[in-house]
Amino acid sequence: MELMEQKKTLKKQYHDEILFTRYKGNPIITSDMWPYPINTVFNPAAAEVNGETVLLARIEDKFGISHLTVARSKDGIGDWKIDKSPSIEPEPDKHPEEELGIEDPRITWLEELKLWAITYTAYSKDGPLVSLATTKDFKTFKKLGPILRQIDKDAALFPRRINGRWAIIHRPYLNPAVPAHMWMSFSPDLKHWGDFQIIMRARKGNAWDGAKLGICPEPIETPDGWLMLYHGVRETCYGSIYRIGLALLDLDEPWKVIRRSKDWIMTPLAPYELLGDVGNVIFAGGWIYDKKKGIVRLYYGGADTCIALATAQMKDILNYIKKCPKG
Ligand code: BMA
Repeated sequence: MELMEQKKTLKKQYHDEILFTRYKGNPIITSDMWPYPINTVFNPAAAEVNGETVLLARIEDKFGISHLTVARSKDGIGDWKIDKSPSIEPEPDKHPEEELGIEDPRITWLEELKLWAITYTAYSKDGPLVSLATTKDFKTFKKLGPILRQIDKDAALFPRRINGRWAIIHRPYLNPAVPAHMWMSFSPDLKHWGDFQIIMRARKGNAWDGAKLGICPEPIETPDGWLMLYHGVRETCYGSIYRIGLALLDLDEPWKVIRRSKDWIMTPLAPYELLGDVGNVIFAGGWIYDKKKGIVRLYYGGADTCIALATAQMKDILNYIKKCPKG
């Protein structure tokens, strides 16, 4: 059945569904679908490639090391064709920074270079770094190594240069005693990065995004500004809660946050978000904007254990964020 038809008949189940509606067949991908033995499949990045939805999923093996594997689907919902073996593996001999695994990719199409850029966490012995790989087809990949220094993760590139330079949003985590904010940096060549600056701060105290922030998928360019989905973390005596919020960045000066949602727009409520290896986690690394239908499909990890799908109308998202407080 078409996604829209399903949406029409779907009764709202969860009180957080002001914008995104969970697909009723969630989770769409689970570890038992995998062609080789794994522990969990979660936190995918997403891209639309030759009319197919490509997810680059994070797989955690039964030891605890992660790699990335491609799953393809015609409708972005089911009938996933999964690569028979890992698509991008840690290569500690060539890339010592990948010794403890590679995690949480984001994908950005770079029209100027006609390449997909994949930013991912290289988990080194001394903490996480942001690494970059490129691909034309999600069959072969070129690793370019770490682009930012330890300790940093949750990075996504903008799809085009801003004032002549590439731009990236990332999340250094320099001091665990201090909340982790979102930063932006710039590069002439995707290799040398500088002009680091904080663009959005974690809020204080018990706020849903009071402990850590991280960009979800790559920013989407809209006439109103760059649309950014981000996760906010609240630390509790019971562990962390990973929720999702929205922000709008200035089109020409994206380090300026024009609007920021005061409240979260998605919180773990479904069983597959509450229960798993790490409960209370929604971690979104991929979205696809279907311009013809005006729909955004959001792919996210549930409880570090499975992959789920939620959809929203782009016009509703923009109407919502434009009414949010100034950033
Ligand atoms: C973060 C990352 C994510 C994970 C989340 C919740 O630090 O490691 O991959 O989903 O924690 O465990």
